[in-house]
Amino acid sequence: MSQIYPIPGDERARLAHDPQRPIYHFLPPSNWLNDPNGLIQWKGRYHLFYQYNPVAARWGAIHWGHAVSADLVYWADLPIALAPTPGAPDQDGCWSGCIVDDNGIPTLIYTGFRGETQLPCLATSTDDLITWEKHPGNPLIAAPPPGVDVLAFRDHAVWKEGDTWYQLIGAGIKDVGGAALLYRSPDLRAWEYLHPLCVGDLGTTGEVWECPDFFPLGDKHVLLISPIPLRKTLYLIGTYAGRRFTPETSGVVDFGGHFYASQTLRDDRGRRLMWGWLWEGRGEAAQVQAGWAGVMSLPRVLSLLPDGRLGMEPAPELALLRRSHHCWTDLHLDAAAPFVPAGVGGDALELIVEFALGDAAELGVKVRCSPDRREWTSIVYDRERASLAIDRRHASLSDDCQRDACGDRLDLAAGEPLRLHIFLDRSVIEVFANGRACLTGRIYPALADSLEVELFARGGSAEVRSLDIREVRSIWTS
Ligand code: DQQ
Repeated sequence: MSQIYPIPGDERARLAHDPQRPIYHFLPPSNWLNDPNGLIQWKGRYHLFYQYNPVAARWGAIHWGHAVSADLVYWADLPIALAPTPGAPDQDGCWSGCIVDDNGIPTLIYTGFRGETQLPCLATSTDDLITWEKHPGNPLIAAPPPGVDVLAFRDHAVWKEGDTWYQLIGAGIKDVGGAALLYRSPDLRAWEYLHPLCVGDLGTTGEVWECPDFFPLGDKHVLLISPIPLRKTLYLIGTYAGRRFTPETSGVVDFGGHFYASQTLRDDRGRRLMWGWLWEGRGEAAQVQAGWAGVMSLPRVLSLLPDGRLGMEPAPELALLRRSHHCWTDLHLDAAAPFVPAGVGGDALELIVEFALGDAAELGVKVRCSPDRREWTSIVYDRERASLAIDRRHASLSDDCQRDACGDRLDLAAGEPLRLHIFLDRSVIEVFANGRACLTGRIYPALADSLEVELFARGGSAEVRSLDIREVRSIWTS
């Protein structure tokens, strides 16, 4: 599938040769990206807006960048959608928000940032989301609710029930914890505060909930939150009744340490699709020198699993990216016998592997390995701890990047294989495990030949039932 609109300028071509810059994850032509915003399918096409600093590869002067896709895989850049207006409530930044369809009028609600103030603002489009006119009555709400001592008041999820619009605003209540404040409106412009839809507690869900998103999934509702200071996105699944949300289960959306501020859309096939911001794992000077920072995750299809947890799978459209295919079955692994596929490797790969655990204490996949093994990154399952991690301690010889191991619990039922679906895209590793866990990490190998793949088992043996490795094409060149 080819791009829908020509890409303006030559920024992408200029940066394309940077060996750390992903080739099939969306990112802007250059400079800074953070949260996904305003996700919507409009007239069949997927629109992805994002927090964008168009003049530097560091956070600041936040605009809304814009891209469009017919297939969730190939994206085309569109003009900047929102820019701060001097003297207006958004003069210091157009922060995160969402877009809804108001009877055929695309309507955008975002946080206007001015000085210390964060307040909801609105804009509409009459040309299919390309240009936006800000509402003269901005801000829509003059101040946080009286009597609620809020630490933050920003980021918006909006939906309609009958004739009434509802809005969640992310907040934190001083000495209490993160909260999602619920408002209602007949027209998206006049808002009445109701109460918190849900309040967390300081100890487990942090001080401030950024980027709340709220939607039905199966016969439950899901609240996504990105709490300060946890630096990860959480999901709460539960019951929505009487305008209150009661969480019943919860979990971490992605425990690789680099996924944050997620947002979702429901598409015309009824799928709930989620994206998140993959932040960098190297110092700001290196980001500025590179001329770009921040990557969008791949689209993930959400589902409600029978045990009440969140299911996550890569969107099947990503198969459009596949090039060459190499496959193996029934490989034996132990400490003396790792498997290194001869002549197959690279820095842009899709790997699907199914392991029978055998009696191995640890097993997994290494990627971006140098032939001398001075650099490697592993996705490793620890049997005794029942945990899955990205081990980046040897990912780079460079000192200027995070080199740690980051993971969490993944319980496998007796006899359940470990199924890893790994997307390697230069400095991004995005892992889907058993349809119910995700880990995303950023790595910056320094050696040009850190391209090998290795499957390993330690402390016993394991079997690889199947291994598929595919080279993956760039989304910007064909
Ligand atoms: N990023 C935006 C805020 C949001 C934060 C500002 C989360 O609206 O709370 O760029 O990364």
